[in-house]
Amino acid sequence: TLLSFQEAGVLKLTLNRPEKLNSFNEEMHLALRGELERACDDDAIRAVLLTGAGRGFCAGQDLGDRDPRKGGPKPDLGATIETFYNPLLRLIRSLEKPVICAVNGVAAGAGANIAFACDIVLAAQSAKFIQAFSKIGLIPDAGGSWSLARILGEPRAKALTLLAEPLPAQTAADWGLIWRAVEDDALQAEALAIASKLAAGPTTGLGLTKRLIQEAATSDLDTHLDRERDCQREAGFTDDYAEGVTAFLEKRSANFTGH
Ligand code: LHQ
Repeated sequence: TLLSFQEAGVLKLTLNRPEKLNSFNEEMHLALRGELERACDDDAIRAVLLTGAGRGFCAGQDLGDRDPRKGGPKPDLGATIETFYNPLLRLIRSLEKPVICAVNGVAAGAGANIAFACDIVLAAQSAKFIQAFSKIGLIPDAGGSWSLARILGEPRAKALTLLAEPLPAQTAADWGLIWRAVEDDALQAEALAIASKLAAGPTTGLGLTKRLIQEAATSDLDTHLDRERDCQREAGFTDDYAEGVTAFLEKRSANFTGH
């Protein structure tokens, strides 16, 4: 359900249930979480690249998992969120390494919102984002009601989630939901180039930058200036800072180790 490939500091994770548009079952959830936890702990992993196999990126939860026609008690979806989606979202956001997402095709429901939680999102021109939840009576989860409201503001966030109309990749880029929409054929190479560049970067400084940008939304300027001070202190103690300045003075490119 998940392909994992590690090279030159990049952990590439490919959601791999293409016949179901890479919708999540329990096995895929556990595999993805396991690999992201490994990315947290392993110093050799300095960037993560998430993408999908086949023609879709991810169609959210596998709706075949529970067939209401079979009867039985109503499912507790809160438990599914608590057990699977919320830990996944928290992992992506708290991982102090860049997470790049290459949206290779349709991203629906939680699949769209998992993409929006990543740090740099590229999408194929032919990809679409669909807040499919309202079509089946659900609310936008996987952080969607939070990220869409923050990034887009209420008018666009409400229209997208209430209407569940597909949003083309280019519009998502024009609205600032993702970094870039790129030619379909160029997607994987461009995403890998970004991931590789970041994996060769000053990992501690990049991780602290990610944290600061995320915390900005919920902090006031005074608090945030203190946080910048603390993070810059930490960045200043890294070998990569010394190397960066040395490389600048020697007019060469820096050779960062991530320490
Ligand atoms: C699927 C799925 C899918 C199973 C395509 N499941 N098979 C959290 C907590 C707990 C419970 C509920 O949910 C959540 C969070 C959520 O994510 S809720 C939202 C769940 N996702 C959706 O509602 C999206 C459902 N899928 C679609 O609307 C369409 O498949 C889209 C618009 C994504 C793509 O449409 P098409 O390009 O026309 O492809 P398709 O519909 O023909 O799908 C291809 C195959 O994939 C098909 O199987 P089949 O055997 O007929 O070839 C679909 O049944 C299967 N598939 N999504 N989520």
